[in-house]
Amino acid sequence: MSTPTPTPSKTTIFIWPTGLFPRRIIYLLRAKGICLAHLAAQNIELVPVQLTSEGLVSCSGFEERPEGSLPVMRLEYDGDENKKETVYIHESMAIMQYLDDLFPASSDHAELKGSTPIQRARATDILSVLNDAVSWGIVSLVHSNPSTSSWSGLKEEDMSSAAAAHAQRKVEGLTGKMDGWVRENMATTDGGKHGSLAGRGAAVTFADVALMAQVEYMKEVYGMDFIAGYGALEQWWEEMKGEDWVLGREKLLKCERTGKWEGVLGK
Ligand SMILES: N[C@@H](CCC(=O)N[C@@H](CS)C(=O)NCC(=O)O)C(=O)O
Repeated sequence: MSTPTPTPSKTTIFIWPTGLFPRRIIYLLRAKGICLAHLAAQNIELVPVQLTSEGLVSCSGFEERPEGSLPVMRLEYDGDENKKETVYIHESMAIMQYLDDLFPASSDHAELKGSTPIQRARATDILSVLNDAVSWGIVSLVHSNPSTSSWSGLKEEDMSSAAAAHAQRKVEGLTGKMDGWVRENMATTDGGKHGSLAGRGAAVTFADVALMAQVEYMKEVYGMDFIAGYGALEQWWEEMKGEDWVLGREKLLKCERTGKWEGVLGK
């Protein structure tokens, strides 16, 4: 389907604030300095979703969420003769990309792709491996933790300790790879500080946002430290965890309970 006008008349993003992938969007918005007024100016509405015994459902008072995974973004375009056209963007990375473009550095918002070709390449290097590690991590988790069968679709009797161990080895290989690359990036950074996973002079990037979401989510929900024993990543986390864009579970949960975004993004 072609999009009839360059600017959507309305955009809606469905977000489960404490979830793993949706949290990427919240960290991104905060890291870019996007508050509710900026979103309102572009006619972007955020619909909070919560996890209940019925699964992931929109908070009360908000429209029902579309089927599929979260986050998801819906763009509504006014077409000819008042015909509306609707486009869905389904993946967290694609939504991050869209928001990064929509709120560019030229409008005083941080640029999360990285601001030079090498920063962008390094951020994408890390992000690609991280996405693999996250996927294998989920395989390991659903084959080792029976509490995940409520959402994994895997029955407890079908869980396999061999599959869990194999997936865990993959996670360790990929995380070790990331750790090595970040150590190299760090070696080229003044004073040995990472700043960002993308290395020399880079500010926060998509890679930082996605790794922080993974580390915080795994800690909060499963009590697991995703980067334990990986020195360069641990140092990165120590340096980054206190930054304003990293929001703790309490405020994310409050948003799910009240349906209000002020405490997460500011007015
Ligand atoms: N690759 C997707 C993964 C999204 C995903 O798995 N989201 C979870 C919540 S954190 C979800 O919606 N699970 C329920 C489902 O897939 O129906 C992305 O990056 O957006």
